[in-house]
Amino acid sequence: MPAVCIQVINPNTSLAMTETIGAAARAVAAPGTEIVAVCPREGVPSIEGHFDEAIAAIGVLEQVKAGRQQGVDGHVIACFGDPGLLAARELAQGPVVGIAEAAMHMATLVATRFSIVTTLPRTLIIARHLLQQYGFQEHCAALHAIDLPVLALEDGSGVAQEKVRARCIQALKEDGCGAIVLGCGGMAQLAQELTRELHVPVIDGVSAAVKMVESLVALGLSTSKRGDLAFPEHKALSGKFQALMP
Ligand code: 2AL
Repeated sequence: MPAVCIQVINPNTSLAMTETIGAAARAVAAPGTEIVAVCPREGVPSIEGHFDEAIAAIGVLEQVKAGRQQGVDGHVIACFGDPGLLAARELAQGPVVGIAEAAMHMATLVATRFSIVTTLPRTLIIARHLLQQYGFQEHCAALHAIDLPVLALEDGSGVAQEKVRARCIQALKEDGCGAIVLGCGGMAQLAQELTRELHVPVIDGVSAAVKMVESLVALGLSTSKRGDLAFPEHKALSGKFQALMP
């Protein structure tokens, strides 16, 4: 048995992206940490708006329930909108960390202001809402979109990766920021290389979230079951939702 087992949930159904995310998580995991990278069986192939997020959140809850039954120590929600985060915390016993919150928190530890580089312009509002919700508005210098869909990061051409790089360079020139937060799970493998090249912290939420869950587990801290994050109230749900009940 590994010392710690972290379930990394890609909330979209793209197997290629689940691989990318799993590899990024394993690259930073401590020697005793096992990473189980999963995605929902049903849902959306990529998450680029509120509609996609609503569907993805159900898949996240199904995976959290399954992970808990398998005895994982903690969970990462590996989509930059952190879909279903608080609901997942209600269902989980161990800690649950979203990649947007992880990346934003990490960024504030190494820079006073960060910029975000994400995929389609329509996803910018999701990141803006999260900045507000997490209280990081004052820390964010600007948000940028490469104007390519999420799955362009998996098409093997390298075009999307080059656009991310160009946007990071532009952000550093124009925004007065000290760090960059990468705004998509599919950008995970770019962070270390861009950090070296651009000489500023470029933060990927997948690796940040894995290290945060490892820290919480090592400190013996899990999701509070007092108050609003207590397990959901027992009631009869209809259809497939009954299976979500703890
Ligand atoms: C994301 C992400 O991280 N995964 C996904 O499917 N959509 N977020 C984004 N802003 O593009």
